[in-house]
Amino acid sequence: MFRFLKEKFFGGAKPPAPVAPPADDAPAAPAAPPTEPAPAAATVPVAPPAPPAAPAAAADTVPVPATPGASPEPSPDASAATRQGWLTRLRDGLRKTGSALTAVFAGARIDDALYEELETALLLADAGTQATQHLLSDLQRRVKAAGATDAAQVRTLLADALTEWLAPLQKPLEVGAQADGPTVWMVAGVNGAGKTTTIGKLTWHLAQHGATVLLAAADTFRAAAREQLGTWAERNGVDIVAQEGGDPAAVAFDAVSAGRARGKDVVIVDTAGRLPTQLHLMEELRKVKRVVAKAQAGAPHEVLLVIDGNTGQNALAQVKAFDAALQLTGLIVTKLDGTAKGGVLCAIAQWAREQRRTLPVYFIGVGERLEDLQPFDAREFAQALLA
Ligand SMILES: Nc1nc2c(ncn2[C@@H]2O[C@H](COP(=O)(O)OP(=O)(O)OP(=O)(O)O)[C@@H](O)[C@H]2O)c(=O)[nH]1
Ligand SMILES: [Mg+2]
Repeated sequence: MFRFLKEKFFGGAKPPAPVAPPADDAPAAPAAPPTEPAPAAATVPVAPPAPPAAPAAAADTVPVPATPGASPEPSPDASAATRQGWLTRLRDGLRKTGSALTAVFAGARIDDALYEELETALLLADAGTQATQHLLSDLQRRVKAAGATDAAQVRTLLADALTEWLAPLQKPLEVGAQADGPTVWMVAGVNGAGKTTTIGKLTWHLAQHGATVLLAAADTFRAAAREQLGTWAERNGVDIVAQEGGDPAAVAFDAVSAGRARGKDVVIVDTAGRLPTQLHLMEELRKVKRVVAKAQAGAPHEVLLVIDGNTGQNALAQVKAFDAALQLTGLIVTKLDGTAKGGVLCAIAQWAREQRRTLPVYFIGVGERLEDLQPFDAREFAQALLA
């Protein structure tokens, strides 16, 4: 199910551990010392098994494996049931966006009024004017080609058009493609977008598949942020590198170095929320990225922007601004539950087309539970939206 892991990492031979894993408190051995100051951060290894208590921040219904790394692949039945559960949650989560679209088809005839209502519904869902125009003309072409005569058929054809439009955003997030050292992900976004909880959920997915993870608490702005990530680390039985106050870039450097030294598969760097207009804070993010590259050549392998689906078209402004500063490699869209603006994915697809580039939406979130964050699949999304 977790295609982002299976293909590269679990499908073939695991790359060799880069450095012999020392004891948890052994100093890291970076390949090249940073030229920017990087004071030592305190490492907080958390030994498995995971504690029984879950953090209050995100109640879940899925047990954390007692020994991360040793959890078996789910049986086909269990995994089909899990998948079905996800599709139901996706449909429920997208209801606010989808209901305005599906309402258009209730008993309607295929006429100009239908297309006009669809146009309004897509615009209200924040799909953006260009994507809306494209989708409507593509739909009209499909309706003609299929000789569709009732609204239910049009709805199915709209799902096809949406799937094709969103398909370029679908791409598995890979782990273990590096010959040397861990896969490093850096996570950024505006305040409250869902960065830290998303990291917690990704860590859970990774641990479920036996990958070893180290978290970097590079949100040094608030003590609570460090504690929040610490709770996720504890819950998943993974190590965390944190520091009281201080320089986020230093924490990130130490974390990547520790990840290399301990032979971890993945290092995920959490950062403090910030607005793109806070130029000094954007510069701080750029520094984190630069310093990570000094700890490990080629890192970070992914620079992920977490966006809150509720922000609609404003999310697109965030994508542009963070991309200009950090050269994003992918997106994670959270909180698609409880928003009527889930059409923003269509606007993001339009922007990526204009830029002639790929900017995948690796994951989408439709709730606060662990399993509410799943890889983005264009067809699933389109069908759930119009279900
Ligand atoms: N409903 C819903 N809530 C979510 C989702 N993802 C995250 N949240 C909630 O959003 C809130 C903020 O999440 P955080 O992970 O703390 O956000 P953050 O981006 O790290 O915030 P800062 O570090 O303060 O910038 C939490 O209450 C999460 O549980 C989602 O997909 N759906
Ligand atoms: Mg946070």
